[in-house]
Amino acid sequence: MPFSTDTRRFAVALRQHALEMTSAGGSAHIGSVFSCADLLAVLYGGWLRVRPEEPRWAARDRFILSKGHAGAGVYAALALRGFFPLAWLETHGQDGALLSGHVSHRGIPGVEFSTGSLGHGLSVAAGMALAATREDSTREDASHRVVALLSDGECDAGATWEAALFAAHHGLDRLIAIVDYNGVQSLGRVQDTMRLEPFASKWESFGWRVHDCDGHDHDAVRAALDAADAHRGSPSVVLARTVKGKGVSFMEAPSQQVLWHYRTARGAELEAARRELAAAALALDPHGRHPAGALVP
Ligand SMILES: Cc1ncc(C[n+]2csc(CCOP(=O)(O)OP(=O)(O)O)c2C)c(N)n1
Repeated sequence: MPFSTDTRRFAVALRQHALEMTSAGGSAHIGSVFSCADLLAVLYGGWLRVRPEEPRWAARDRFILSKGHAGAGVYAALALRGFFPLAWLETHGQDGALLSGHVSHRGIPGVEFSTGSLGHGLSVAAGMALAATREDSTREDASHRVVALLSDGECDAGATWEAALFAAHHGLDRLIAIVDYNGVQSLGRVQDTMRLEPFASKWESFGWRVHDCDGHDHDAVRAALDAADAHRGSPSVVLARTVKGKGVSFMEAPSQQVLWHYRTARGAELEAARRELAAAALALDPHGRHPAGALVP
């Protein structure tokens, strides 16, 4: 039976773990993780075809976190999905730990590729998608999808557009890029740093099919991914409209989004964030049958 879970509970649990991980490790990027938490919850809550008990299963979908600084979110998603024990998350950002702030595949089941230097993930994903087209079509692993999650900031990088040209040239319709389009970078807004609009037209002119959605509406994200998956003949991009810091009110507030790129929640801020996420978890599960981390397949 395919794995399925309530992805909204998955997303809240992911945010709760990521908050604890970044706070304990004194690391940054909690706003970046919260921005894509719903996307990761839809992907790892059921959309991706993966086998936690067999991480290198040949037919698995490949996922590349191109915005590697949101690694805490992917680690939490993988642990919640059962790739490794939740207890590993407590080592995040500690001296000598395998779970580093930028996502690493070294020793971590389920991570395909280490990232952190922005602008490279789409090239790697395109290469994987091209390789998939060259596999013997009768083989079980010939049908897998390749999904790359990019930030809007890394669409400033020239290599992203070289990969976009390459993928369209080769008609890589197993490739799906998702852009976490929150409009904010590390030190300022996208529109002030390097304007992307008209963003959809740019992708279309590069030969991509564009799917636009609210990146916090799980049904909309799932529908966009399904449409991208069904499309043949060219790669697809999902422009997921998101809010940096989504899920904790004082991180979401427009004036503070930039602040929570680098800030670590501590003291009263940490307590307030915990309270908000606990309330969100309770609202989804009023009888407390499913504490964070106890996701039922
Ligand atoms: C090549 C490269 N240059 C600079 C950085 C430093 N850096 C980390 S995150 C970031 C930008 C964050 O904004 P965005 O890429 O839009 O990500 P998000 O808002 O989703 O966190 C930058 C410049 C980097 N990781 N890689």
